[in-house]
Formats: sequence, C-alpha cells, structure tokens
Amino acid sequence: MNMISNHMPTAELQALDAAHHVHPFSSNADLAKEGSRVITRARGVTLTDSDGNEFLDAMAGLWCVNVGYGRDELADVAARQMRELPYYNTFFKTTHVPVIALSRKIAELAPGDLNHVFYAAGGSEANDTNIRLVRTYWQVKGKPEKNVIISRKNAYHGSTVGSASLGGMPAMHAQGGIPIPNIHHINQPNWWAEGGDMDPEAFGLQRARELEEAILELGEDRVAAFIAEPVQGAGGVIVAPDSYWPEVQRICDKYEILLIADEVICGFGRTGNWFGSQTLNIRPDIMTIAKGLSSGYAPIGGSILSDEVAEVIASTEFNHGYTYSGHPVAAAVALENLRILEEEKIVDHVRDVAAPYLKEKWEAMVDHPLIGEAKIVGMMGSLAMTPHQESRATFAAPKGTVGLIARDRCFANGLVMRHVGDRMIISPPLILTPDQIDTLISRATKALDETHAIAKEQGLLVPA
Ligand code: PXG
Repeated sequence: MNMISNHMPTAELQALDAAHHVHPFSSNADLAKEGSRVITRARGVTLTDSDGNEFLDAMAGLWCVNVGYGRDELADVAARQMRELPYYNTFFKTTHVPVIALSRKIAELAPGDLNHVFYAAGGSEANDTNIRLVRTYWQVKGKPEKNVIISRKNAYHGSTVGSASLGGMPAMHAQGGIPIPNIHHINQPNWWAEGGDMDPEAFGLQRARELEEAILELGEDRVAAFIAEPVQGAGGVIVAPDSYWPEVQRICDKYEILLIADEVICGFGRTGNWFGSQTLNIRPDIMTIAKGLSSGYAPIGGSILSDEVAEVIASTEFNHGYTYSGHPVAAAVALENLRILEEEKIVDHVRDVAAPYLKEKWEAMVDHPLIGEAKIVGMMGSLAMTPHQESRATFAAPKGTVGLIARDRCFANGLVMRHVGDRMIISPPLILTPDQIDTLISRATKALDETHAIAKEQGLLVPA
C-alpha cells in the first residue's frame, strides 16, 4: 500500500502504526495493545482525531505550536521556498537569503549582545553543539582543562547522547551508556518536592549555592559552563523560587563560567517576553532555541552566541555542522513565524491579556481537593497533585498512577493536558483567548473532579 489516507478506519491505521512505527518515549507493546490516537487535523488551538473527536491542545503539540495550527502564511512560505531553493548547505563558505534574514532577525530579538546563530534541526542537536562549542571556546582561550559542564537533575536538554547527558533524567541515563564524561549534575530548585521544612526563598538560595559548591569542588579552572532551563519544562514546569536565579547569575559571573540558558521551551514568547531569560532577569552567554522558533511548522533549532563567544569561536575552525544547519525552508518558515509573532503582537497578548487571565484562573485551582500547588509563568503552568496539601505528601501508589488517571480524564473531556509523575502541566498555544482559557479551566476542573472520584474509589487518596 502506498497511500495512507486520513479516511482509513482508525483500527487499520493503528494496526499499521503498531506494526512499523517505533514511537519515542513509549512502550511499543503497550501502544500496540491500546492503539495510538491518530491525529488527523488541527486548526487554531483545536486538534481532531481520526474518529472526529476534538481536543483543546493545552500542550501546543510538544510545547511548540505557539502561533496555533492552520496558519496558511507558513504553508505558503514553505511552498514558495521549496520551489525557489529547497535545499542548499551553509558549509564551505556558502549561504542563502533565508538564513541571512533569519539570523539578522534573531539577533535583533535576542537580548544584549546575543547576536550570532549556529543552526541545528532541533533542540537536542543545538545542545550537542553547545557541548562542543563551550569546550572549544576554552581550548581556544588556552584552558582546555576547563571542560566540565554543570547541569541539573530532572533537567531536559534533549535525547541525543550529548544532550541527554546534559539532561538529568535518571530513566534516560539508565539506557545507552550515558552520561558522557565531564558532565556534573546538581540538585534542582523544586521546593514542592524537595524543600522539606525550608522556607521557599531560603531553599532557592541553598539550591543556587550548590552551583558554587560544585565549582569549588571541581575547581574553577575545570568548569566550562552551567546549563539550565529558565523554567524546567519536561521536568514538570518547575518554577524556581525568586531567590534562585540572581544567585546563579552572581556565581556564573564570579567564577567566569559560561551560562547557557536552554530556551527551547521558554523562548519566543512563552513566558510573556521574547525569552525566558528576560522574564527571569538572567544574562546568558549562549541560548539554545528550537520549538517556538518555527512554532513547530518546520524542524529548526540553534544556539545564539554572545559577541564574545562568537568572536572566540570565529578565531578557529569549528569542525562541526549538520546537513540541515540553516535549512532554507525551515529558515523561511521560522522567519515568517517571527513576523506573525511580531506583527500580531502575540508576545504582548501573552503578557497583557492571556497570561494574567490564565494565572488568575490557574492559581485558583489550588483550592481543588486534589491540588497542592499551582505554579505558572506566562503560558506554562503546573499543578502538583497530592493526597494532603499541608504536608505535600505523595500518593501511596507508584509515582504517576494518579497522574495517568488525570491525563486520561483530560482526554475524555476534550483536553490535552500532560502529566509528569503526579504533576499536571500545560503549555498552550500563545494565541489562546480568554474564552478558550475558560474552556481549558472548566475541562481541567471536570477532569480533576473525576480523577478525585476515581482515586478515592481506588483507595489512592492516602499519603505515602
Ligand atoms: N531543551 C529543552 C528545554 C527541551 O524542552 C529539548 C532541549 C530538545 O529539543 P528537540 O527539538 O531535540 O526535541 C527540549 C525538548 C516532553 C518533551 O515530554 C519535551 C521535549 C521534547 C520531547 C518531549 O515534555 N522538549
């Protein structure tokens, strides 16, 4: 069969999918039993599956469809670029117009002297670039032993060998021989789960100072860089206490450590500014970008470098690059996506309209009997579920048991909201209107009510 059509029966599509498609982060045996959900169409903030069910997509795909689905301008630009120049590389002293225009635009939008872009096809590749880049930077500066990168537990920086090594996910480190050497992980600023009896701000300071302790332990002359997401996304939308980032910035400055802000999720408006670093008032030397750069319409990512980092790298030959670095179609789509974000004032809409309204509604969900903590920055939020708010207890069931029930109740109520363990998370398209926020909140509340009833019935509302 050569043609797979949206009009085939769902069961047939599911059987073919299970037979030949290996899914990321999934048990394929389980998938084959249950059958994958087949998404066939999307418009605005709404997905449609092969049975005609509709869902409000409160995850914007995978944290990426920031301008929403169905933007014809992006399709038109891609088609035009494919006809004019579908591919050419950026190696060997060549370039092309889309990548020139996009680089200038990114330099204009990025804060401070972050004026230079090295491209990749996504965030994982970009973070792999960053590993080689910061080590090369210190080599060129005559300090090759400055090659350790400090990262955080429960961070997500991608799935390639390098980027998964930077990440701090134990389940990933358990497979495939990672982390690679000279990556050091410190604790995350997750007060809800790890703050114990400490005041959140004191805890934030303590966790920031773990960076300083690690630098002193390893030796300042061995540490190349610190990498972190301004707000941890895949780890469960973990928002650091206010005391955390200023202290991290002070430490990076004091010890001459390059600061890499992984803006793959936070970038391009998600936090109410163009970059999460602006929202959290940090001054990175390098930013990782992907996802919202093209709103997911084309695979593109990259590293934005400061003038100083770019100058040092430019003084040598950086033996690194991807066939699709600065791909012309992806670059043209990204540029058009940035035009839409700018001309439709979507970042302003987030800051002035959508995020304040969503924050009010989201934080009120802390009154739900299943919820202990409601956190939100811009358009990324999390709810910690607990059987006992006061003690921040976990459930007396394997982690994620209640989360999975809640995720399924969300689907049943026409809402895509993810779970990370027993935290529920959202990262909706930035174009969400107040009416759509009301719909999101009412569906989420109904799903949580049903989850509460099921958890009670199954005897899961017991502290561990
Ligand atoms: N950095 C961050 C902060 C990310 O969130 C990457 C890097 C890697 O980007 P690519 O484009 O290579 O996937 C990401 C990706 C999840 C989930 O389950 C999150 C991501 C990817 C897949 C799943 O939340 N984030």
